[in-house]
Amino acid sequence: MSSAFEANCDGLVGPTHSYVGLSPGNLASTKNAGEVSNPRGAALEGLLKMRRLADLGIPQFVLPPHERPAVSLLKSLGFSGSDETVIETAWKDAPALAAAACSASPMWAANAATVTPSADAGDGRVHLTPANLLTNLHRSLEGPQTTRALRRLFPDESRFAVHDPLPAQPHFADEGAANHVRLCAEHGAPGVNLFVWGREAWGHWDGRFPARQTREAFEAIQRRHGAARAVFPQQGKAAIEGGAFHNDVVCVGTRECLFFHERAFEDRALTEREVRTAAEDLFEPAFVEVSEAELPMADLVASYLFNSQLLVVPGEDRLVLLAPAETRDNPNAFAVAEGLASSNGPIGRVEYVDVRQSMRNGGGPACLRLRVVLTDDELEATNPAQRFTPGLHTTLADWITRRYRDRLAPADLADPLLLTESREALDELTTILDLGGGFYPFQR
Ligand code: SUG
Repeated sequence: MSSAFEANCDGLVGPTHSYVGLSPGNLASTKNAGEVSNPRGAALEGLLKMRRLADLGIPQFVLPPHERPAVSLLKSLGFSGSDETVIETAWKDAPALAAAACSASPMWAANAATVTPSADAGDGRVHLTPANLLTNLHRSLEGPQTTRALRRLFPDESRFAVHDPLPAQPHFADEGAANHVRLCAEHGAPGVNLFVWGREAWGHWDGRFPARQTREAFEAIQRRHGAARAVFPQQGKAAIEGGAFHNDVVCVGTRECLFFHERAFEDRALTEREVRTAAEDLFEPAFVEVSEAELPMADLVASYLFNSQLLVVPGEDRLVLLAPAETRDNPNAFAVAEGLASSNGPIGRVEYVDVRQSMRNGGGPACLRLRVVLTDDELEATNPAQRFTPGLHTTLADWITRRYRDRLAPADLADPLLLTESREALDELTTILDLGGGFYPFQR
C-alpha cells in the first residue's frame, strides 16, 4: 500500500449561472426559479472553498465550466441560422429548451463521474465513468464534455481509465459520485464501495419526484471498474420524496465513518449489515446516524448538513466536517453539527463555508467537488495547470472579475452578447488551465 490522498476536483462556476428552476425534486432549484443570480459572486465563492481545502493541505484541482448556451443542442432540435439567431428564436419559440441550453450545472462536479481508486480497481488503475445525467435535459448535455475534461486532467492511460458515459438510456440513468460512498481504514488501503440507487430499471417508479440513479447503472459501473467490496443499498424513498434527489443530500462518508440521516437508506439495518460484512478484515465502520426527531427532513434540506465535505486533514486525528453556512443558520442542524464535535465520535470539528449562490440551486459544498483518491505517483501524472495553488487562485479571481457578470436575471440568458462574453472567457481559460486545442465545441 502506498500513501494516498483524497484529491478534490471542483467545478468552476460558469458565466451563465442562473436560477431557472430546471430540476424537479430539487426543492431549492424550484423555489428560487426566477431570482436574479450573481455568476461572478458564485464563481468567487467556489474559488474560496477550493482555497480552504488547499490551505488545509488537501490536493485540489479545477474542472472547467462547459460552453453555454449550448447552441449545438438547439441546432440539433431544428433551430437554424447564425448562433445568435438560434438563441433568439429558441427563446421566442421554445423557452424551456433555451433555458436548458444555458444551465451552468457542470459546476456540480459530484455528478461528473463515479470514481474507483486504484486500490479498489481490478486492474490497478484509477477508473472514472462520467455520468450520463439523463434524468434532466439540462444535465444530459454534460457527459461528452466532462469526458473530455477528465481525460485532460488524467491523461496517462497507464494509470487512469476514463470510460465513456453509460448508454444514454433510462435503464442506465446515472448521476455519478453523488450516490457513491467509499469507506476505508485510510485512503490508500482497499475500501468498501457503497453504490446507492433510487430505482430498478425494470421496476415501476411511482414517486412524486424522479429517482435519478438506477441499480443497473451502478452494477455496470462496478463491473467496468472491477470495484472491489461493493454493496448496493437502496436510497430511502422517503428521502427522495422529502427533496433528497441525490444520496449526498442525506449521507456523507469518508475513511471509516458513515454519517447519515435515518431516512437515507430504504433498509437501514440491511445496509449496516452489508457494510460490516464487506469491511471485515479491513476496518471497523463507524455509523453516525441522525434521527428524524433531531433533524426533520425539512431542516435537513434547508440546511444541507449532510452535503458537507468530510475531510481527513493532515495532522488531525479526527475528521473535519466542512458544512455549508446554511447549517449554521438552522438551529436544529447547528445543534447536530456542534454535537458531533463535542461527542467522542470520528468527527472532531465542524467548519462552515459560504457557497450560497450554489446552494440556491440545491448544490452544497459536497456537490461542488469530485473526490479522486490518488497515490503520489498518480498525483504527479495529472495536468499541473489544473492544480489549485494560491497563484492560480489569483489568476482565476482576476479572470472571473473581468469576465463574469454580477447580475443575471433569467431573461438575460436570451441576450446574444452573453454567448460572445462566455466564449471569450472560456477561450482565455483554455490557456490558463492548459486544456489543449479544440477543448470547447466553439474552438473546433
Ligand atoms: O442536478 N441543480 C443540480 C444540483 C446538483 C447537486 N448535486 C449533488 N447533490 N451532488 C441538480 O439538481 C439546478 C439548475 C437550475 O434549476 O437552473 C440544478 O441543476
